[in-house]
Parts: sequence; structure tokens; C-alpha cells
Amino acid sequence: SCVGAMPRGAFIVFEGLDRSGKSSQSQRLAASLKDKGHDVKAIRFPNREGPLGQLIDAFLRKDIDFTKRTCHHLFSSDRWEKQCEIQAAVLSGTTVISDRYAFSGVAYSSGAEGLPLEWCKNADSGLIAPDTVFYIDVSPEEANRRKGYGAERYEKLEIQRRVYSSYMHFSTQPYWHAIDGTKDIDSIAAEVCVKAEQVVSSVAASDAPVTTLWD
Ligand code: 2DT
Ligand code: MG
Repeated sequence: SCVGAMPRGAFIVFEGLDRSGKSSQSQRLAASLKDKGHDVKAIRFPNREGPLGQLIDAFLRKDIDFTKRTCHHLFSSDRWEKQCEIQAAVLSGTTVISDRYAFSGVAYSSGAEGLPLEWCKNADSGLIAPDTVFYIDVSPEEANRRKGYGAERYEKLEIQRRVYSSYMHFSTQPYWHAIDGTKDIDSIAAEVCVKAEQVVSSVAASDAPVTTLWD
């Protein structure tokens, strides 16, 4: 790149089952990177605000129903709506940390709803690809022992078991970093932070172009 040009920021995604601890870990990472002087933008999917977010929120709270394929596209559209924002942040040197992304879309729609996995992937094809995914690995049984699930759609042990196996579709991808989610939260946060800093520096140093799913 040109001398003096801003190196791009990294795009980091957290994935995992409900109660895996991924939301806490994504917040912890955002705070740690900020402390170390990085520009950070924390986002989450689904985003429950705005016109699409309100539909998704009502769907998850079981106030409204959609056909399986419609709900898949709602979650996917939520991500498409945020592409410019993610792209602008990353290109201006900000590290974007997202709590869930397209991997949740595929794992929940194929695992929980039983939709064909390749069909699910198509809706998200062309989205900005993350530089790394931290998969906070906690078994459905372990997650279920943690304070129990709430009343939202998908928060049931047998559903989480199917979601867990759908997530495994991604387990061999180079960007997929499974983190043992049964360790104490401080050790997980430390492990994630070390790996995230490596990603942030290597993305900045190599000036790696932004790629798209599902490359
Ligand atoms: P939270 O518990 O993180 O608020 O998520 N979900 C999420 C999908 O079914 N498809 C998607 O594309 C995404 C991003 C996972 C709420 C629930 O929404 C599910 C749990
Ligand atoms: Mg949840």
C-alpha cells in the first residue's frame, strides 16, 4: 500500500451456543484492545433495533412466526444492512468485533430449523468475511447446566445439540479458532486477546485484502 496509508483493521467474529460465554468474551476483547490503544467497533447479530431487528426480536420471543426460509433471510438481511458500516470501519483502520455472524445463520437455520446447509450458506454468500472466528466451544450439556436457558426460540437442549453439530461444518476452516469455553473466563479472555492481537498485527502488516464469504 502507499506510504502512510492507514493499515486496515481486522474483522473478528465470536460464535458459539447460547450460554457459551461468547457475548462476555467479545465485550472483554473489545475492552482489552481499546485499552491497548486500538480503534475498536463492537457490533452484534442479530441487531434487535431498527425495522428488521424488531421483526427478528419478535420472532425470537415467539410473538410472531415466519416460514423457516423467511426467517433465515431476515437474519441474513440484517447482516447485509450492516455491510457498508463494517467495510468503512475496517478500511479506516478500526478493528470490528462481532458477537455472532453468518456462521450462526447457517448453524441455527440448518441445525435448529432443518434447512439444507448449502441453501443457508447462499443467503450470506458475498458478505465481508471475518479474518478470524473465535468459536467458544461449550457442549450443549455444559451450556444447559449454566443457569438454564431462557424462553427464547432455540433455547432448548435438543435444539442446541443440533446447532452444535451444524457449527462443526466450519471446524476445519483456516479462520476457525475453537477456544475451550469451559476454562475460567479470565484465562479464556487472555487466550483470545493474545490470538486477536496476532490477527490484528498480521492483517495490518500484510495489508491483506478484505475477502468475502464463502472463500
Ligand atoms: P443472541 O442470543 O446472541 O441474542 O441470538 N440466530 C442468530 C439465528 O438463528 N440466525 C442468525 O443469523 C443469528 C445471527 C441465535 C439470538 C438467537 O438468534 C439466533 C440465537
Ligand atoms: Mg441467546
